[in-house]
Amino acid sequence: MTSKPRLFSGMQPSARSLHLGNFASALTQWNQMQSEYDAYFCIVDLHALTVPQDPEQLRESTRRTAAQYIAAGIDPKASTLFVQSHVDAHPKLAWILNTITGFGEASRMTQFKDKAAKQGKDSASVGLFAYPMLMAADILLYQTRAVPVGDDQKQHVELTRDLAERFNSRFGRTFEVPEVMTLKEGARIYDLQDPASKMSKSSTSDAGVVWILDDPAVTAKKIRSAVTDNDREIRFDRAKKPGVSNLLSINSALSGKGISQLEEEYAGKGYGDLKGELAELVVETLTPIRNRTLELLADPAELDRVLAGNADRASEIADATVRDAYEKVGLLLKP
Ligand code: ATP
Ligand code: LTN
Repeated sequence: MTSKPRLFSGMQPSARSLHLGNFASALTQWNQMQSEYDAYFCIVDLHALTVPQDPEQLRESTRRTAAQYIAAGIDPKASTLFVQSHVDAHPKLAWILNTITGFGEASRMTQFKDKAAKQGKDSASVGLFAYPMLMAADILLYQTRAVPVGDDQKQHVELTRDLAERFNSRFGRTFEVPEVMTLKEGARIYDLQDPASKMSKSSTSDAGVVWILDDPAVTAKKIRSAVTDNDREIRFDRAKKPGVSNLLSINSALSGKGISQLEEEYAGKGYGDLKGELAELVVETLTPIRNRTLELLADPAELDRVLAGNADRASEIADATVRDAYEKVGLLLKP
């Protein structure tokens, strides 16, 4: 078997398409990590249920998310790409972790506070409260060493480390204590219409979000209509020129060129050039991924077969960890 260090990450199937931010930061970096790590990439559908979902749309979004991972370069033979609800061990270990998490500790999670505030405190579900312990289970089931996530998820990985250490010291060594691996900040992409907010699957307005599965003509139009500012200088300044800076970041993420090189190339040129060339670059990058995704989705039975095979592989490791944890806490094991 492999002796590469293990890596785990995931995304919620919370929209019908992934967006340019997911692609430019998470998917691109996951791709690069596949060869150095024994990587597990999960579509965390149980997490998606922590906020209201339309059942048919959730099922469809789960397949679409899987297809986009593969189309963007995640190789389901080299990495284990699977759907969380296909592996029963996840909610099982999450329950055990719930029993060793303090109510106060879980109440301090900022994502819970933000999402609960958005929904109104009384309509937020107990599932939303338990979200971080399910995420900890995801990670700990696989004896994961590295967890690549954006800044907003760091606190959850810290909690995961605390729970692993607590369990290990109470019941004996059971879990590897994972490390956060912060995704490169440079790759953060903002909304094209509201460059103060990050581009997000749950954005309420569509015009500022570049969806991987958008029609190329729609994508080009969104980029050409991106908000900029009234002066005409193309330079990176997040505070004073968020719109232009965002366009430079997107260009840099996709072309691999540094920001200062781009500033030099665009010296003396106008916003029209910046947007027109970026529209071409984005369309050129996303079109093959979109086409491949649509091809994969045209054969859902084959996609489901690949996902099932990967889930079986994941279950072998995850089931062994749950059995160990069950035994350590004193549950009577079924022979
Ligand atoms: P939601 O709105 O449902 O929270 P999201 O668009 O914020 O979704 P997540 O599912 O939370 O996306 O994140 C998936 C991955 O994509 C994470 O690793 C996250 O860091 C990355 N990501 C999300 N949005 C951006 C962005 N705007 N720029 C760069 N990376 C992003
Ligand atoms: N909460 C994460 C998704 C997620 C995850 C995980 C990431 C669920 N389980 C385990 C890393 C490891 C998010 O919203 N991006």
